[in-house]
Amino acid sequence: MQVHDGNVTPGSSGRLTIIQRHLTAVPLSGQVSTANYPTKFCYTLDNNLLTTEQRHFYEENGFLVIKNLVSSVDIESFRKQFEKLCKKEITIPGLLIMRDVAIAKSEYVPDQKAVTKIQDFQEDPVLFSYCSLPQIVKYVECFTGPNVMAMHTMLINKPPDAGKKSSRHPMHQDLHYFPFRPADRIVCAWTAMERIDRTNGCLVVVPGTHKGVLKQHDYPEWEGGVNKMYHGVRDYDLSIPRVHLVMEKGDTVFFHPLLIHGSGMNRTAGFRKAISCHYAGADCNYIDVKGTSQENIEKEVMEVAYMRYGLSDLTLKDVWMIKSRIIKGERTNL
Ligand SMILES: O=C(O)CCC(=O)C(=O)O
Repeated sequence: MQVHDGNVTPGSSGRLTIIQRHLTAVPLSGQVSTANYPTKFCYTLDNNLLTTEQRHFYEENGFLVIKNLVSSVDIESFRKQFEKLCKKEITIPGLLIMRDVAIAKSEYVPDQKAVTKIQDFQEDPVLFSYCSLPQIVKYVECFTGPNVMAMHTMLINKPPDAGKKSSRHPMHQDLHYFPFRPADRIVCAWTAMERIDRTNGCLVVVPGTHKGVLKQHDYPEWEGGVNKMYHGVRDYDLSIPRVHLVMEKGDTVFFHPLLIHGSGMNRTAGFRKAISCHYAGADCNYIDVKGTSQENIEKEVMEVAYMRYGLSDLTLKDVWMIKSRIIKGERTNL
């Protein structure tokens, strides 16, 4: 056991045991003992949805898996729409299609083969319907509060690895990409569109790292190259215990933007798919990232924005204001 600020919390090995139990029990986290947890909540808001155990679990670990939250019917419609977009049967304004560094160089075919992810689908009514699914939004409100903004959307399509390990996603904190705060009012919902385990590259998380600070991120020095904007935590310590999140189709994990996470290589022949949205409370504020560790990502984002919109006087805040959408409540600051 460790004692922090007068509160007793389980030590790291005890916590890993609790997490494993959380991941195998149904309902997830229902079996977690609350006996030794702190009583002050920082990362979750008072609400009538999360059980006390679920709140404690998120407070301690920075993530929470909810089983079977999105239906197969919805997932199939996202899959079909994704395929149409890859084949260019439809085009959507603002959509960003990102290609795998190893596959894109060797072959270009207009299908999902080289696509690692599509981003910014706020103008696509089919894919964007994910962000306003009531069963997702009701959990989101437990972290953001009642004024809910959809800030960043992605459908991740991890291709079979081309032999260069470029299908991996380096360990990172999503807050590195976001010029708004406070971090505790931001949450990601990430839904598995099929069973995702270690063979096809599941999410890997470092429990408890949401309690830390935003770290310096850079491109990792990987031999086989690394995909554009896949920054990783500099000097990532491989000895810290990690948890692999094995999830079934429709399972959804909600996680804090400071949680260190990434995903492994896809060793199968299939394209591993997940859909996600980062939400923030509309009462959050934009920050200026000049002079901070986020300057490097700001530079890349602004280069892409210039190519897309052709406007040289856009700011990072403008880019985020253009692509974000109100989901529920009132659009106040963001
Ligand atoms: O789905 C994955 O492989 C990880 C995605 C991720 O962490 C991200 O895009 O920030």
